[in-house]
Amino acid sequence: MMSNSEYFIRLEDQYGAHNYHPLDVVLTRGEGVWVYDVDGNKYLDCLSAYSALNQGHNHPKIRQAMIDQLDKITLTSRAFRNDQLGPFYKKLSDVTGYEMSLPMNSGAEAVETAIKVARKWAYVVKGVPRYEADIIVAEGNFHGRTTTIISFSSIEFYKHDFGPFTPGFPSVPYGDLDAIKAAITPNTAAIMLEPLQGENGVIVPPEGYLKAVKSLCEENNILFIADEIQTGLGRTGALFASQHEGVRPDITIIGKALSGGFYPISAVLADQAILGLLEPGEHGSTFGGSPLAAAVAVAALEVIEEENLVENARKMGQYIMEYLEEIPKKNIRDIRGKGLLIGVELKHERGGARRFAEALQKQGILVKETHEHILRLAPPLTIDKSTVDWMLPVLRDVLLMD
Ligand code: IF1
Repeated sequence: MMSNSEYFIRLEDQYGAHNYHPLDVVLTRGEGVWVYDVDGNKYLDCLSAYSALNQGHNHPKIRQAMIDQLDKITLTSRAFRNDQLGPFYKKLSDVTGYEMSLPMNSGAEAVETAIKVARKWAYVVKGVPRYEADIIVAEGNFHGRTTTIISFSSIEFYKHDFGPFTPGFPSVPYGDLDAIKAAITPNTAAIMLEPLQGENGVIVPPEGYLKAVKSLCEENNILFIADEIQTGLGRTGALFASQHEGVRPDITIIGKALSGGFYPISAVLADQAILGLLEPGEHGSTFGGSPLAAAVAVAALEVIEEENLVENARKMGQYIMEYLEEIPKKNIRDIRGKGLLIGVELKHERGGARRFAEALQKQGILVKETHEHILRLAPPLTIDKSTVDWMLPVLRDVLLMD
């Protein structure tokens, strides 16, 4: 007899492109921090769809906001106005402190948008000769999958079959201030960084790095762009990870949790002096800023505030970290992270993180390995202490396996 899971896995394998290698768990329902598979098993979701589910699965408030909006109107296109977009702009501004925003859908689109805006700023405001603007990026970056974005990936596998590439993105080692200084030229438009590199294995930069980069930017008339698509909206125990160093980037990019997992919603945040440069027709999106997206995003932001998710992420993150530090280092090489974005790097001779992810799956915890040897722990920010207290001993046992 085939299990229910096997049936669905076969369909995916036969009819879908094989651009993923998921764990063999077929989910059918989610609520809060819990998900359920088609064979009736229950799991704690410690991935949260790569931080899109900071508010937990199917959050009732966001769900209701979406249903209410579905009863009215879902999409107008930006050729017409709608009564949800204005309030969404205002909410984003009130919550984040930026004067303006530009809504898109996927994270990668918002990154592309920020690149376009920064280049325009370089030509129109800074006076860089046309088509010579550079944006400095960091090695090990992950900003998405479009052809321009993979052009400056340092991961060969993400790009090797997909060139030719977009020029204009000098790359420097992450966390190395001198390397940035050496890369700056009169044509540098911006420096774009993740304040903490997620995909690269939860890499926390050296203390003071972001602050120093921001100062460098100010001294050289360069924009600082923070990609907070994964780290933003509470994940690291601050609304934005840049705030751990008191930094306010010129442009902040958000996505993922901006919808709480209901709908792809991203946005570029900046002040008038930068976002105000765009003129009608220069940029756009059919779905970006739809009334459905706007209604969902407002509710998703309200949940982050009303449920004190930023503070809970900080507290639970610290609690988990302290527990993990005490586990004997049989398999563990390093533990790092901020808030509820925690990376456990396993000793490289221990056979890779995947078998630990599979062992955790059997014990009712879903995690995903990143690169070969790193487990990323990132439960919804709604996780409570009693759930954490259930999770930690299970995690401990698996981290001590042979
Ligand atoms: C995949 C990783 C996470 C991101 C940052 C932009 C984007 C992402 C900092 C693009 C997206 C995702 C996409 C997903 C896996 C995932 C991921 F493992 F690849 F690195 F989260 F950790 N900037 N991250 O993390 O956003 O266009 O996807 O909405 O590509 O498989 P998107």
